[in-house]
Amino acid sequence: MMQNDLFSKSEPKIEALCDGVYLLRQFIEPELFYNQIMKMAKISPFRRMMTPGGKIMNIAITNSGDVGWYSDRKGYRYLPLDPLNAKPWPPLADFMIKAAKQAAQKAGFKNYNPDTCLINCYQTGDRLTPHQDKNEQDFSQPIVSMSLGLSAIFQLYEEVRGGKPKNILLDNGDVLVFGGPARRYFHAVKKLEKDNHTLTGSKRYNLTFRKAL
Ligand code: MD6
Ligand code: FE
Repeated sequence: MMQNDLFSKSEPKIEALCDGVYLLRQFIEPELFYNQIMKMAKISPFRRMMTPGGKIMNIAITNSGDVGWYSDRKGYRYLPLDPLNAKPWPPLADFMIKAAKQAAQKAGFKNYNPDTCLINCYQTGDRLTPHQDKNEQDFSQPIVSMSLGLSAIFQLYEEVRGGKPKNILLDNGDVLVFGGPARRYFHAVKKLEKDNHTLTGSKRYNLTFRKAL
C-alpha cells in the first residue's frame, strides 16, 4: 500500500498524444516557476514584440537563457542581449533546467540541453495563431513547454496547416514535450477565456525551453 502510494507520486503518468508529443500532467511546482518569472521580469520585462510584417503581437513575451527569441521588422531570431536594456537575458535557474531535462527524459529524449526559455504571457482574448517553431538549429532536440495559471486549449495540427487539429487542454503545472516527427508540426493556442486563477489572476503563462544554438 505505502510503497504503491510513493511510487505513484515519483512516477507521474505520461500520456503519448502522437509520435513525439507527450503530456505530463501536474509535473512541476507552479509557484516556484511563477516566482522565478516575476524575478526575471524585473530585469527583462514582458513586452509586446513586432512581427516582421509590422503588426504588434498581443501576447507579451520575455526570455531567459544564453539567447532570447526576438521579433521585429528584421525577422524572427535569437539574440544574446535583450534589446530593451542591452544586457544579457536573465540566466536559466538550475531548477528550471533540471525540470525541463527530467520531462524530456521521461518522454525518451536523453541528451536534451536547453539553452533558452521563451516566456509568453496571455491575457483575456489573446490567442496564438498556427505556426511552426523553426528558428532553432537542431530539430532533433525537443521543446519542453510548461503551463502556469489559467488553462488553455493547445491545438496540434499535422505538418500541413489545414485539417482538424487535436485539442489538448493545458492546465496549471502541466508539461508538454514536443519533439520527434512532431517537432515541425503546426500548432496554435485558442483564445484565452476570461477567468481568474489563484496564482496568476487573469493570466496564463507558458514557458518553452529550447536548444536554440
Ligand atoms: C503556448 N506554445 O502553449 C505556446 N511551441 O502558449 C507553443 O507555441 C509551443 O507549447 C512549440 C512547442 C511547444 C509549445
Ligand atoms: Fe510554438
